Amino acid sequence: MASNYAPDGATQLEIYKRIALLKANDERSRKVIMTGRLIMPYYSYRGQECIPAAFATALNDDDYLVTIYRGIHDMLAKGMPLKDLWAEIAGRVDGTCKGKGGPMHLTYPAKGIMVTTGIVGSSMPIANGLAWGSQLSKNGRVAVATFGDGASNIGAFHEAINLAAVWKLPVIFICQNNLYGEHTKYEKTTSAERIADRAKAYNIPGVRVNGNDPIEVYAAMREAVERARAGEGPTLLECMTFRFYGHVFGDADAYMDKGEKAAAMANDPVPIFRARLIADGIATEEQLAAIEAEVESQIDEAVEFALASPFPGLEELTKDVYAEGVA
Ligand SMILES: Cc1ncc(C[n+]2csc(CCOP(=O)(O)OP(=O)(O)O)c2C)c(N)n1
Ligand SMILES: [Mg+2]
Repeated sequence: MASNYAPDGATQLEIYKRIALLKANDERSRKVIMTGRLIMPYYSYRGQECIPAAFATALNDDDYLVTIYRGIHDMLAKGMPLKDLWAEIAGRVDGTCKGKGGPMHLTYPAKGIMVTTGIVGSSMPIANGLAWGSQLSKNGRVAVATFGDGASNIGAFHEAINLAAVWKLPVIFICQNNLYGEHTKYEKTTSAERIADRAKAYNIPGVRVNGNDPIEVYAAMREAVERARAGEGPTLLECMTFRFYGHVFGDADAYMDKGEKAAAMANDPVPIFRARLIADGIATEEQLAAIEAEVESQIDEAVEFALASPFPGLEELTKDVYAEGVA
C-alpha cells in the first residue's frame, strides 16, 4: 500500500469518530426495532463500519455517493444528519424525503448523498451519470458507488465499469465484500476468486484491501480519488469484510457456518482499531470514551426527535412523484 497516502493521527481520529457513530447507530437501530418502537426492514451493517468511515474521510462534502439498502453506514459517514436519517426511517415528515422514502430510499444532496437503491447492481450506472455530469461541467466532484459482492455478478456492474473506463469518468466503485449475497455464500455464486481482478478485463486498477483496517481503506481511497480528480478514470476497490447479523433483521442465520461468524465477531474491527489508536499514542482511553458518549447522546436525541415527528398527510401522497404545473 502506498504509504504516502496513509492517514496522519488527526485523520485517524476523525475516522474513529465516524466508526463510533456508525457502530452505536447500528446497535441502537436493532434495539429500537426489538422494543417495537419502530417497524422497518433493516439491513445491519455491523462489522462493515471501517469501510465508509475511511472512504468518506477521503472525500469532500460535495463529492457524490450512491449507495444501497445496506448503506446507512455509508450515508452517516458521508454526513447525513442523524435527526433527518431517523425521521426518514421512521416515515416522518422531518425525514430526508419527508418520510416517503423510508430506510431503503434515503437521499441528502447537501452532502452529495444522491440515491439509495434496493436494486442490486444499480448504484454503479447511476454513479456513472453523476460522474459524467462532473466531467462535462468540470466541477471536480468525484462519484462513489457502493455495492456488495453479489452485485458484481449483475450485468450493470460490467456495463458500468466498461463505460466508466472508456470515458475515463471520475468514479470509484467500492465493493463491500462481506462474503454473502442474501443467504448464499460467495463461492457458490461468484467465479472470480477476487472481485478486484475483474477490473483487469476493463483495463482499470482493481485494488483489494482489508476492509476491516481503516488505514488500508483510506490509503487506497486517497489514491483512487486523486486518480479520478486528475482525469485518469475509475478504480474498483474491493474491501474485504463480514456482516455480523445476517442479511436482514430477523435473519436466523441457519445457512451460515457458526464458526465463521463467531471468528469474525471475535475479530470485531472496531475494538481492534480503538486499541490501536491508544497503543499508537493517537488518543487516550478517556478521549475515545468521550467520543462514544457523545454519539450515544446524539442518537438519543435523534430517536426521540424522529418518533415525535408527525407522519406525512394524505395530501403528500402524489407530491414529489408527478411533475406539477406541467400541461
Ligand atoms: C436486481 C436484483 N436482484 C435480486 C435482488 C434481491 N436481493 C436483495 S439483496 C440481494 C443480495 C445482494 O448481495 P450483495 O451484493 O453481496 O450485498 P449485501 O447484501 O451482502 O451487502 C439480493 C439478491 C434485488 N434486490 N435486485
Ligand atoms: Mg454481500
